[in-house]
Amino acid sequence: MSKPLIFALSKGRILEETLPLLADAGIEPAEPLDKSRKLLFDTNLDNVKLVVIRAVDVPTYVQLGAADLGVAGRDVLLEHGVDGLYEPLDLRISRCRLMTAGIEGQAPGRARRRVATKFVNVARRYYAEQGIQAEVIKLYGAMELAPLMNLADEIVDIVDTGNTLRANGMAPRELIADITTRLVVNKASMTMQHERLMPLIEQLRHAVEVRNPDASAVG
Ligand code: PRT
Ligand code: MG
Repeated sequence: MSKPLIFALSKGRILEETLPLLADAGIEPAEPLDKSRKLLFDTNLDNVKLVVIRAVDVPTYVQLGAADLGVAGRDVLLEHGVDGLYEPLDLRISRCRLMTAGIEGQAPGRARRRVATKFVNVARRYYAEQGIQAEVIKLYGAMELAPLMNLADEIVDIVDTGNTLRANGMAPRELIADITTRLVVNKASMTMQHERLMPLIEQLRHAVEVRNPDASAVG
């Protein structure tokens, strides 16, 4: 039997929206993912396995070929880079925005802005493009706290409803990128495993189109 196709899924909030979409595309885990401590799962399809990993690790797995394909937020892809990856499909789930934000009613001051974020590459690129001098500080969570604690003038973070910002006396400022979740495929796998991958990609594309009837096909 040939080597199984490995499909890497982002755990957390993306997973909740991914599983119903995979089911619509005819791909189902052989057992419930949340009832076990396992990380590698068989599916209803012969020779297709799922791995459930941290969202930030998905691009690494797929890029290095440990997984053949994966599901990752565009924010994570922008931060990680997409060398060695194809992005054939926008799954149109987990929609949000990558934005700058600061204390409500306060204009960004300082010639050299201090910016706290976990998206350091995205932030450096964004401020450079804007011609704004920025000192980017890496944080791993609770970015909303940084301006309140005088750690930073501004943050770069994911915004959906804006409730998290509002609850902390902050407001969104500039849009950096609209974010949805993407299907990514290892470039070598796309060549070597083309006949096995294409039906999966097409089933997913169809499932996305059925769910988003008025949106034009992307990717
Ligand atoms: O959180 P943890 O460190 O465990 O893991 P993670 O952040 O890697 O995963 P998880 O489950 O939080 O999922 C992150 C992915 O979901 C991101 O890469 C995005 O592509 C997508 N996504 C969609 C979101 C949101 N919506 C979202 N609202 N990721 C995070 N948020 C957070 C945001 O960071 C902020 O704290 O929700 C808060 C803002 O939401 P509102 O509605 O209050 O504006
Ligand atoms: Mg999170």
